[in-house]
Amino acid sequence: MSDKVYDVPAAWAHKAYVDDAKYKAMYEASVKDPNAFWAEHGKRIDWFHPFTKVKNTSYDPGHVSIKWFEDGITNVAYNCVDRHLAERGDQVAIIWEGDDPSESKKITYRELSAEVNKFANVLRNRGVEKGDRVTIYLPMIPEAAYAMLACARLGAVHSVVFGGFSPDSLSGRVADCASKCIITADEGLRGGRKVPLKANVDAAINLLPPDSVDHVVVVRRTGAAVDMTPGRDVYYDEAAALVTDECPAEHMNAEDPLFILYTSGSTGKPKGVLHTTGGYLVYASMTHQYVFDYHPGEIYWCTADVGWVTGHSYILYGPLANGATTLMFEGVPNYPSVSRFWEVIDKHQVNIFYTAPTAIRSLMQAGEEPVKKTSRSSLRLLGSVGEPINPEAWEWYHRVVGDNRCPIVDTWWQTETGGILITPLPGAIKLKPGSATLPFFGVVPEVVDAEGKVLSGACEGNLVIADSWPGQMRTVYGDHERFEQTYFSTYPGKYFTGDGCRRDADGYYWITGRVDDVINVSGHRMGTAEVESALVAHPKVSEAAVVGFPHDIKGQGIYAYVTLMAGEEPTEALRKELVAWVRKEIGPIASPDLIQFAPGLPKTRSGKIMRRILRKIAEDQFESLGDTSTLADPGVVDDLISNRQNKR
Ligand code: 6R9
Repeated sequence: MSDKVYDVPAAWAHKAYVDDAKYKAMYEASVKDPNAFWAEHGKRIDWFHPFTKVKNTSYDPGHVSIKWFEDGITNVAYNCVDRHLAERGDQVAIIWEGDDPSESKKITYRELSAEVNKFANVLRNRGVEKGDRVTIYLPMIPEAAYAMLACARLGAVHSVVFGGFSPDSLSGRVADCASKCIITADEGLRGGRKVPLKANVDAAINLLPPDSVDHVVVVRRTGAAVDMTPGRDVYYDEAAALVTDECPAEHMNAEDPLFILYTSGSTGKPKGVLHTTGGYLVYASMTHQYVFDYHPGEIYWCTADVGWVTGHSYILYGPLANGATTLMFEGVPNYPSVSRFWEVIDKHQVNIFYTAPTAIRSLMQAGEEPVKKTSRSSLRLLGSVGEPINPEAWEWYHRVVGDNRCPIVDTWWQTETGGILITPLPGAIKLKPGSATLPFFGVVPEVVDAEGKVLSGACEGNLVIADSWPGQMRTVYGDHERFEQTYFSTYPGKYFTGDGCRRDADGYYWITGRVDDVINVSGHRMGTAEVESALVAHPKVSEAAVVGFPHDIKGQGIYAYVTLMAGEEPTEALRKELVAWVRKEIGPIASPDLIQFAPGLPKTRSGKIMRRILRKIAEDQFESLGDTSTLADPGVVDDLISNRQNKR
């Protein structure tokens, strides 16, 4: 923890939408009378029929129900595109920067409108209607934005699956929401390497019952020859040549679903987090404007992938609803060189830059020179998201990247929250490196102890949110009971975030990381149970337990304890085979960093694996294993300690 405080720069306090006094007044108003507050701010988007009801939410056990603006009628694509045409049709909506620095493209709002309408017509011609689910498995190309907005325009529910997921993971997600239509590309391109997206889609469909998927729309990215199944597969450009660029925006109820996004939890398969239309867009656009202090004409860049929630809310929906210019980057931070981010900032004169701590830490390793050789004079604000940012990385980001000039907004939120919940507002809130600081308007964080007692003042415990905000997820797709169970049963009457947190004497929140069996690898959420089930699916593995361990770059790495079937030899070759196996089963982001072959795992007499002990061993904290007296066989612990794997 750092005790440094960075004051709000004077220029910021004057120019920003919100200064200290205004933050306090607005926050106060937002929690005192949420109905009045959100009735006013709900008007920031256009409604075909205005809402008359604002907040209708209950966290009551057994009756959790969340509705905002429930009788309003609108359309998200209309708000992100059409409503800007009169005033800023010729303004750039999306700057696309390709993987190869020689490739980039600017798309105006007018062009975006034509593209989205065409894409919507292509989907409509394939029978996609309001309420249908469409899976999008695309690289970071403009068509990803067109496809998402096209779904929103038709009222279809998109489920974007990150291009790094395996055919297995993809098929599970297609099956869970019964998507009849998949949108993909021939291949993706990242860091100069090709990703066989269409081949992955074919493999995913082969894992499903016959006739599960009716249509595959293939965008040509690299031009590679791919297998096309007649009657099912179509090239996007060929289909688009046959349609007009006019397609009416469906009238959607505020509570109609907008998208599903699968995310990992502590147990079971990934959950389909469901977000709806009105509240989500109001919240995404409002946070985008205030947190990034976005002013018209500015160039804004969020480096996330649209496969994650950050890409949904802060590359696409928030910025476009605000009529912003948003940059979409296909590549990676270190290709062709570790100066890439900073070169892109200079090339497109980026004003606001939003990235993840893992990227900062890895670029930090390359030293200051690759940063310092670029100008970055256009920058005025920096942001961080995805995991706790350690103070060293924060200071480096501030000093080296931002030349001590740019405030950093450390934004804490989740797939489930739809938008940012705890964050500084740059003109209002003093910064402390490593703290996400204070709640956004309408957000009521509380810190509770293990029994659910609400702690006051400076304290440490688990982070819950006491009341609803418009961007909150509405349910787990197809499983409302799991929604209640996962988020509202640990501390009845409150939304449990799964994060631990400290609050200091100034009321600042310091997120300490997950307190459940979710690990955060390079800002990607991973359920330890998912990796375990991939491992035990291997014929030579009898049992597996997976925990996180501190990793300099990734934040957390994946540490797997594996017990082999009787008679199997624990060889180096098998270790490699298991890593490759998990990559194939889930995707590269789930590759174990360390695998320890363990003849036995520490279990209670009732057979429960004691993960607490495994975590301590992975963290090298042999002295603080805690009580091991309940172990069925305390001897296994010594073996585990003496064979602890180290980073190579
Ligand atoms: C937006 C996003 C959510 C989990 C969350 C927490 C961690 C995200 C953070 C942060 C500390 C921040 N997290 N932002 N921890 N400070 N600024 O990342 O969503 O992928 O669902 O992950 O990420 O642990 O619970 P998601």
